[in-house]
Parts: sequence; C-alpha cells; structure tokens
Amino acid sequence: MNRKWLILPLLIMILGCSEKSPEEVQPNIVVIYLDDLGYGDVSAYGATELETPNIDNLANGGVKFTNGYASSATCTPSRYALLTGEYPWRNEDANILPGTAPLLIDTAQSTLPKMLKSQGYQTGIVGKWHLGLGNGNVDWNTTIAPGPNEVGFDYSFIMAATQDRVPTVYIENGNVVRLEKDDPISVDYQNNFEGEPTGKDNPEMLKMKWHHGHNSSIVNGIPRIGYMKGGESAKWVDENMADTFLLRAQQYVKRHKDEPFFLYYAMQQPHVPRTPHPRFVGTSGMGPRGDVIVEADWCIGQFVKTLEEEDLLENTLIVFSSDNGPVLNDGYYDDAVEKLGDHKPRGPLRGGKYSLFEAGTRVPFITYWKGHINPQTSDALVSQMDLFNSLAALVGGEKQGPDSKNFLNVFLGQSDQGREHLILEATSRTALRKGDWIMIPPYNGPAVNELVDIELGNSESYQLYNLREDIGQQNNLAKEKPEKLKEMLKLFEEIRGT
Ligand code: NG6
Ligand code: CA
Repeated sequence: MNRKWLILPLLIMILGCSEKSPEEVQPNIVVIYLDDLGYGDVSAYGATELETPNIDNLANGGVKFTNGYASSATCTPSRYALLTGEYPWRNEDANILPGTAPLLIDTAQSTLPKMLKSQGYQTGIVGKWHLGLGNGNVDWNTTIAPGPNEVGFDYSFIMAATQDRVPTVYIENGNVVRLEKDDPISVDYQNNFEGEPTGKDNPEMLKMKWHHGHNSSIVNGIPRIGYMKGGESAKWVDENMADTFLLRAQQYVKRHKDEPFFLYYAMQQPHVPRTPHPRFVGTSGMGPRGDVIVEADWCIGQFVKTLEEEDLLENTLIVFSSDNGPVLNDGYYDDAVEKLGDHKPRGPLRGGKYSLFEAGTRVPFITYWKGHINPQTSDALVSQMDLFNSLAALVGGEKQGPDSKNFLNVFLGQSDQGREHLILEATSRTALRKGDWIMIPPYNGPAVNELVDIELGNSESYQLYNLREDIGQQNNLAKEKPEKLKEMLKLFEEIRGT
C-alpha cells in the first residue's frame, strides 16, 4: 500500500475524529535484538555502573516490560520463536546451531516477515542469523539458499551463525560479500584443513586467548568454533562489525522510507568475541564486555537518529530486546569477570545464559512508538513469541504463530493484562511460569556450569518460587505449597503434552 493512504487514518486517529482502530495503520516496524544482553545490563533496568542512554530513551519513552521473556536461554531457539511464533521445544532441532547447519525454519512455515510481507511490507534483516542455511551441504561460493530470503525477508545482510563461529563472512541476499573466485571458502566443523593454523596448536598467533571451546580456525587473531579455509578478502573485521551492521540498517531505512517496512536489526553485542571498535575501547571501565554494550547503545542512538532525520520516528514501532540472558566468561579470556566491578548483568535475577532460572530468559523488553505509546512500566507477562500475532493484529495480517498470543494492546501500553502462563526453555529443559509462580521440574545434570560459572537450574527436586515475593529465587516453596505445585505440574504437562 502506498504511504499516502496510510497517513490519512493515522491523522484521523491522532485528531480523535473517529474510532479508527490501530488495526488499520501500517507503521514501520523495527525489532532491535541484542545477543546475550542481560536484564541488568541496561541503566533503565537498574544498572548503575554502566550508562545506556539511548536504550534508556526507548525505555523511558515507551513501555518498559519487567516480565518480558525470550523464549529460551540460548540464541537459536529464541530467534526461532521470535520469527515463527512457535515454542522452539516443539522443534527438536532448535538448539545452538553450528555454522554449517541447514535452515531450521521450513520454507513452508508461517513467519513474522512473511505475514508482514503479505500486508504490503518490505522486509529486511541486518545482523546475526543463526537459524541455519541451505539444505545441509552449503557451497559458500554460490548463492546460498534457502536462507532468510526464502522465509520472508526481501533483503538480508547477515552473519551465518555467531561471531565466534565460522564462516566469518557477511552474506548479502545469499552471496558472500567480497568473495573472490580464486579463493573459495571451505567450512568444516569436524576436521581442520591441512596446513591451516588453529587456536589449539598456534597460540603465538592469537590476540585473544580461548578459555574453553573456541580453539579451531584463527581469524583476525581470534580463535573460533569450526574450521574454515579461503575467502581471505571476504573475512569480516571484527572491530568494524557494529559499524557495518549499523550502516546497512540505516541504508535499509533510507531505501524504504516511502513504503511500510519491517527491519530485524539483529546486533551481535555483547556476545563473544567482544571486539569493540577502537573508539569504544576503555569507555566502560569494564573491559570489552562493557565497552561493546556502550558501543551497541551508541549504534541504537545513531539508528534512531536516522529514523528521526527521515521523519519516520512517529511512524515506526520499535521493539527492543535480547535473545537470552547474560554470561561473563563464554569461552575467551576477555576480562569480563576480572573487570566487572559492581556491575550486575543479571540484575536481581538468578542464573544467566543457559539457565532455567530467571536470568536465562527474562530480558530487557521495550516497545517504543513516539506519539502513540504513553510511557510506562508494565509488569505484564509477555514473550517475544507474542510479537507475531500482536503485530498481525496491528497490520491486519493473519495471526498464524501457533503459540503466539495477540497482546497488541499490552505492547502499545493500553493494557497490562498479558499472558497467564508461559513455558520457558533452556537447552531443551523447560519450566512453567504461571502468574507470579514458576515451577521447575527436576532435571539431571550439574547445578552449575563451572566453565561459564552459571547456575543452570538443575535439581533432583521440584522447585517452586513466587517471583513477586522472591525475584531472586532463593526460597523453594515446593514442599510448603503442594497444591500449587500440583496445579502447576498439571498445566505444565497439558501444555508439553507429556
Ligand atoms: C556455545 C559456545 C559459546 C556461544 C554459544 C552460543 C563453546 C564452549 N561455547 O557452545 O561461546 O557461542 O554456544 O551462544 O563453544 S548463542 O548466544 O548464540 O546461543
Ligand atoms: Ca545469544
């Protein structure tokens, strides 16, 4: 639909001359999605040692959710849920994927970008993908498909998996950027290529040391997960990644300013390896992890400024969140632990990335739409999975997310009645949140992942916490409240079908 037809209903709404419902407007939609940013990493969410003024502007000018969740405590499943509106535990392959994994989303599946496309939106992704590419045997030297362009994105500029996994190249609409024909790329997650150095065997070549994992191919002095050969001219410069994604996101906005667009701006910070641009080095006093959060915040400020300069800010709904909770040492020696000081990445919550405790999945979650949302803090229980059907309600699309719920009025700050319940996931284990309560069934496995120093939520006994009274999950009420436990277990089994 042409933009000029959209302005009229908007004007009517604003002037209050008619009872036009929001269903009839088509604002641009931007999802800004960080990687491993914790509930306590944002000053608007209580961080005192770190300043995030640009994220704070969104939080203070929109709805700041205090009970907003990623579906999972790791990246791939959370991104799967965000884009499909389906619980990732329904898909047994929705685990942290290697860079060679096939596309996880079926090309026949409904997706958020497809739904928006059907309503006339231009759709784009810039940043981290990590949902697999191709059919299982990718040739990185030809157009790679299926990928984001086959599940609903008109435009894609992505890294395939994570910053710490090969191939360390950008892929634009299926083609590796700056690849030279006489230096083809090969990738293997099992075996090294003959004569290629590795983090394990060539420590003298490293500018960042590995702590666990991350000892395969070396790119830019950083040891990675997986082996890669060739593609020299195509390899990204880690320190420029934030600027690269920002520029692509800004260009996307400028290209599509005259039509409704959806941009999924999937930033890489503060996932490892943390490689701030030199102009951000030392800005946080917390080492690279803090510095890349400052860098990410700056990027968000620049991005919002572009929307403003293009006169789009009042016609753009911005959603801000993170794919999972925080981790300090995620496999490199990068001073994240040593220089943390008094900063609390998980805020008042327990656990972190990989954990079934709250800090694994409860993340900063903000909706911002200048002139359309009354600034407020909302305690409503919402999941990123709910964006699918809620945005469908906004633009008049089909609500096809199987587990997604329409909470458009909650996301627009017109109601605080969110979900009654939500299943949370951490590396294939699940727990049930219902009202103020969380029930974690018994799981085998270590209580703590010693390598990353995070409590995982595993216990031989049932755990039951009242999150309103005990946000830090210190007081297990499973024995004291058998009726509550029974009620939770019944619903959990109903939903999980066990
Ligand atoms: C883990 C990696 C970790 C990170 C994570 C994925 C090791 C030892 N650890 O397997 O560094 O890459 O996968 O993170 O390899 S996520 O945010 O994309 O889920
Ligand atoms: Ca992540």
